[in-house]
Amino acid sequence: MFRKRLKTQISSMPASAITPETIFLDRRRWIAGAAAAGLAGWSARPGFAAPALPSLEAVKNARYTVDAAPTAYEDITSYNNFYEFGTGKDDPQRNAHSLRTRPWSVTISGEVESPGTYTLEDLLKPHPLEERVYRMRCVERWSMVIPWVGFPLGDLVRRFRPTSKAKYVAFKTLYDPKQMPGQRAGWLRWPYVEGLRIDEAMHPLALLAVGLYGRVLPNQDGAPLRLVVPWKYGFKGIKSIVAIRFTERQPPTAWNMAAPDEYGFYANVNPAVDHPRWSQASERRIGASLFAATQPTLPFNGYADDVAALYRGMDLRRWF
Ligand SMILES: Nc1nc2c(c(=O)[nH]1)N[C@H]1C(S)=C(S)[C@@H](COP(=O)(O)O)O[C@H]1N2
Ligand SMILES: [Mo]
Repeated sequence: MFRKRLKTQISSMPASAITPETIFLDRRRWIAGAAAAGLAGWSARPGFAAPALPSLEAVKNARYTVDAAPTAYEDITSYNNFYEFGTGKDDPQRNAHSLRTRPWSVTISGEVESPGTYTLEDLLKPHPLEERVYRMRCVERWSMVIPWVGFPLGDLVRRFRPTSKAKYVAFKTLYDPKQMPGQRAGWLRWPYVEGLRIDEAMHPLALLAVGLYGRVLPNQDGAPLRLVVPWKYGFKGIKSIVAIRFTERQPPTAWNMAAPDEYGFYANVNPAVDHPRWSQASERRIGASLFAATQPTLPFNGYADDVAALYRGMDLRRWF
């Protein structure tokens, strides 16, 4: 039924033609003249210029808010991990402009009844967008509070009707060293890959994000489509996804392949299980004063009530 084998159209458009008006989502989701609109609700530093990214229509989900101020937009978009554009925190902001995020399509394959290649518009059409404010925690001991715009990954999974053999979901980032110059270096095995157990993927907290702070994702944050799993370390949140595969076996993951003793498949935020080279007991909130004390890290990044049951009976030291 959903079998639409749409060939990935590699854009031959000149860069000058790709403007915010070259819209890749359903037009109804966009608010015209977004760049000129005010920045209501933004925590921006004085003098910070609004990015020229289109706004997204999303309903605030009151279930997912955080009792802390959101991290400033300019911190969320200038302090990044995206090794396809360099290993420095400010490299993605400077270099990710070479990524073309439209047209974009995602290949769905493996243990599903409706495999195929779907355009981003196809994927988004049936799913109303929500704004959800999540705590985010990197394995490097820094954290942020981010108002994401997206839709539950589980909604997409259900739509493709996984077979009874689908025990895991594997994700893959674009591989194109021309657009992603970091892929010419051997920092990781490319393309970046990640995965979830199917019950984790179905959990209502797992989000596919297309925006933040009410606007389309900037490239450095994983445009046009990235995973957000707030109870896990940041490296599970794979960016710029081009393929989703349903598998019977646990799929390989980028950081686990690079350093298996340091980065596990599960990567649940856990203050009681240290990284081999540093403690995970505390974290530093990005943007907070340099003099602000670090704060204690919470089990499952504060989402234990929601997700701890997924891991009942598992030794979380072994399955780190
Ligand atoms: N494709 C890809 N996805 C990625 C990464 C990456 O290098 N490449 N870095 C991961 C890591 S380590 C973190 S902490 C988060 C950072 O997301 P942010 O830059 O939007 O905060 O993205 C994750 N997703
Ligand atoms: Mo990270």
